[in-house]
Amino acid sequence: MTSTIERPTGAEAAEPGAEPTSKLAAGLAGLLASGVALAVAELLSGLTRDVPSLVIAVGTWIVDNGFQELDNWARETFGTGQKSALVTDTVVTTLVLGVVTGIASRRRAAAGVVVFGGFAVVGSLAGMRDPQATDAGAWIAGVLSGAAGIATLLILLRLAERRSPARNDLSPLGTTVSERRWFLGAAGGAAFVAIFGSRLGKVLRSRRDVEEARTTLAATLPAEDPTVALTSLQTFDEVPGLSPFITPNDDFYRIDTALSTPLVDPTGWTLRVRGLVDDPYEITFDELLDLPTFDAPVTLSCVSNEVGGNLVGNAIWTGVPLTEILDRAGVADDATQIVGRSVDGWTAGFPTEVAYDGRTAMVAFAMNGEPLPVAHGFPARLVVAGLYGYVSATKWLKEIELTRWEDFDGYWIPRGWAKEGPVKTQSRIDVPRGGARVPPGPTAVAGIAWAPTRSIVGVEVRIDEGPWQPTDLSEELASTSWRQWLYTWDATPGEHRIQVRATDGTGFTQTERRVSPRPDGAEGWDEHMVRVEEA
Ligand SMILES: Nc1nc2c(c(=O)[nH]1)N[C@H]1C(S)=C(S)[C@@H](COP(=O)(O)O)O[C@H]1N2
Ligand SMILES: [Mo]
Repeated sequence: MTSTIERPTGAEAAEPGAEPTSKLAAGLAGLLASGVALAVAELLSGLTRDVPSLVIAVGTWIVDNGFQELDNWARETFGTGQKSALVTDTVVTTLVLGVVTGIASRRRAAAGVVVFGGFAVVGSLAGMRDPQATDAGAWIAGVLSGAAGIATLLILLRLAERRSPARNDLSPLGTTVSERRWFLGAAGGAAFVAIFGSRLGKVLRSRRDVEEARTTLAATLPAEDPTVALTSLQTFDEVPGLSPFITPNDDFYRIDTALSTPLVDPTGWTLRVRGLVDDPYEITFDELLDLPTFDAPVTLSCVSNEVGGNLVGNAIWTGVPLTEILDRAGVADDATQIVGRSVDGWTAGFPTEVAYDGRTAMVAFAMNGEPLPVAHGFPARLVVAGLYGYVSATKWLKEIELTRWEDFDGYWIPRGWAKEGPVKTQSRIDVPRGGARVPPGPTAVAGIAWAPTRSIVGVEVRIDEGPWQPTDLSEELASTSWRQWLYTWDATPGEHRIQVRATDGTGFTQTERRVSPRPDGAEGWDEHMVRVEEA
């Protein structure tokens, strides 16, 4: 009972502005305000090319004006290349200044307005030097970012004001519990805007940079689209529902461990060749493009593909022969394994002899006459005919390491998949679809079959376990490419089972026994049940 008298409630005791805001709260307010200001600028630069990244602009300006020492120091301290070190400098400096400004604004909010106004002017002036952005864009970014910083600072300082003199109720932030909730809520919101906004801005900007780089590369690719040369190839592309002979890039299956697709700007990208080689080296993207190139059809498939599954596609890839890349470094005799490493640290390894046995193997930069799509490894990836993707087809390639077979296991090997991953001979029924209802009479039964590097020489189908019937095959383009197959079935009413099996160039015919994908690829005949209607 007595306690109600002794402990005043916040409302009764409130004396607005009785004491200054704590340093901690003010510093936090300043930190968050500068974070929000940076985020607004980053986000705007992500939305349009007209707006420069103020952070990059200021960082570049600092370095251009002879503060190379500072940049070198940052590079050593934060251990990173390219623009990131000076961007880190700028961000850290801005945030530190934000904290100081917040504390200085405790009594005079004008201090914050002046400093953030100054940020805006410096940022805009630096931003005007970005040749790709417009002056208006630089000033709009500066003004909006400065305004967002000032607004955040003033709101947070207001919420952090100590209204209660009841010291025993005060948190370290110097506020009462309910006031602290308001302040912390707003601070949390500001932190979210700061972190999420700058990340989003950065992603949008790199997406645009990469798209622009793809467009530039498209202009330098050979005018002759390699897929155009295929128009005279005899295929069954006209059969409805059958996979087209060349899988369009947009329909090509995609498999990777990347939570967000790596956006790699080829400016600044290099390919490193190292490990058990005589002369390790590193080449830029332009240097890669200057090497001899060729194009070739390769059917790429995933080891996880189930019988009848769609994790397989056929494309014409353009790139530099892998042997060219390797020979430049001089492969040592004990280098029995080639490991591809991606910008996001994914790895895949295959025997060195595979690269030298004459099959198609390349560092590819184009797919069906277009620069590699981002999802398929832009700017460069490995393509090795006859090996499943998980042991060979490193996308967003940044390094090729020569090592010994026993010294390294690629990403999927310790996760229960076989160390060697040659593609198994497979065939798939595309039409009629499983469970389809079809009218009686002549019916196209068609699909694809692949055995990269060994060729497909025959595909047979059988109905209801009857005799195996040969099918027609699309013209052979290369041993590394799949072939379409077509059989005209005289369908009779009732429920029927259609099965398929392929024979490869070594004379091997697929066997019936079903084997699941793990650890080294699925086996067995694809089959579809279909219902043929009464006449
Ligand atoms: N960087 C990277 N490359 C990768 C992978 C990956 O997870 N990361 N997955 C591999 C696997 S398992 C396959 S099947 C192929 C698929 O290539 P695609 O997505 O272009 O079809 O990419 C390979 N390259
Ligand atoms: Mo895969």
